[in-house]
Amino acid sequence: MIGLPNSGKSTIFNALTALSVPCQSYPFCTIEPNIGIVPVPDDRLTELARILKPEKVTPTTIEFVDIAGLIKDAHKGEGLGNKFLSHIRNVDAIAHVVRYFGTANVPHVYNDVNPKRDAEIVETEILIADLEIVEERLRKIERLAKVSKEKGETEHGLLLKIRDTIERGSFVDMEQYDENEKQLIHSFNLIATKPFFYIANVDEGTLNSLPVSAIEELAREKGRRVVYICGKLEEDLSALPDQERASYMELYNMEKMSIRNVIRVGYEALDLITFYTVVGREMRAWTISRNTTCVKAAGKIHTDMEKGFIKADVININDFIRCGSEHAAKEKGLLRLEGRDYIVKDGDILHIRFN
Ligand SMILES: Nc1nc2c(ncn2[C@@H]2O[C@H](COP(=O)(O)OP(=O)(O)O)[C@@H](O)[C@H]2O)c(=O)[nH]1
Ligand SMILES: [Mg+2]
Repeated sequence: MIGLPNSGKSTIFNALTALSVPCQSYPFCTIEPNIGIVPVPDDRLTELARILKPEKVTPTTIEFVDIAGLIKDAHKGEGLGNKFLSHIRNVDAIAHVVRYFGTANVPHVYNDVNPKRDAEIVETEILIADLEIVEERLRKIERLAKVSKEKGETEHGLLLKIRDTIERGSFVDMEQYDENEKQLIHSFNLIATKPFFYIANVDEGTLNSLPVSAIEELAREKGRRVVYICGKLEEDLSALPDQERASYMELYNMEKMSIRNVIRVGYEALDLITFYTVVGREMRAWTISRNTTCVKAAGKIHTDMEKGFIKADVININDFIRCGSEHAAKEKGLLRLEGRDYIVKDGDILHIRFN
């Protein structure tokens, strides 16, 4: 999570980590990023648990990092500068927290509330920092090219294309590149190639009077999603049980703005899918990238399963829930036997047979 100082990052982080699962403790120092591991809400898993009544249910998790504020000229070392930029390079996706709440109690670094301007300040810093990396790399390749012409030709072409994109003020649309190009681009370690979405942090009770157009326009232009939440309210309510929290949210007319949306959209931004296992009395959700083969998914569970992989029994969780039992799903022919190269689909329940 990135954003200007006082945009509410730590508040939202606290609300998220109130849902967190135990992990090794990280220093709560203002310069080092704070990290929290949060279970991904999963209605399908809950539903399956209702049917199977296992002893243990393990959801999949997502790790959030609260990165301290970026300000204008961070790339020149302003504020805490480059240190933060380097933290951002280590994440898989970026949630940009943009301030919508007023200045009654909390000053704004640039005095007034202006989501579009704020978003552009932060994103410009990222682009300038990336541009420096691209240019450094170009210089290096051009030096090498004097020795061997072919060397780095592909990379050179890609860098020029990316430089052009960044100079136009845009992030890089990775979808326009093929797999080999993507791999090479990932090695540049740029921020502007990461999945990106906005968290609009609004005042409690202002849902109906939001100046939504401010960020919607920017998000539409750049093809990004926006999640609206009230960080303060979420933090205040985070200690309450789910049911109670839900009724408060309703009271504030904010039931659609649950912090859970942040987790869900974050998970979706990462382009991950979930598969499930039911082993003995334990049910578990696992995360893999889209287009992962069955044998690789097995390896995610245990290396022995990958090495000794034979076949997998597969039922999609929606079919299972609809039929109400494995037996019923089987009778309808919804249980399939798949081989190692089968591409695992979101929601597959896998039973791996291995040697
Ligand atoms: N009214 C209101 N205040 C908020 C909201 N979110 C954060 N704040 C307050 O803004 C101040 C700065 O928040 P913080 O999370 O520390 O911002 P950060 O610098 O981005 O980490 C704190 O006093 C918060 O209580 C919100 O949604 N509404
Ligand atoms: Mg903070």
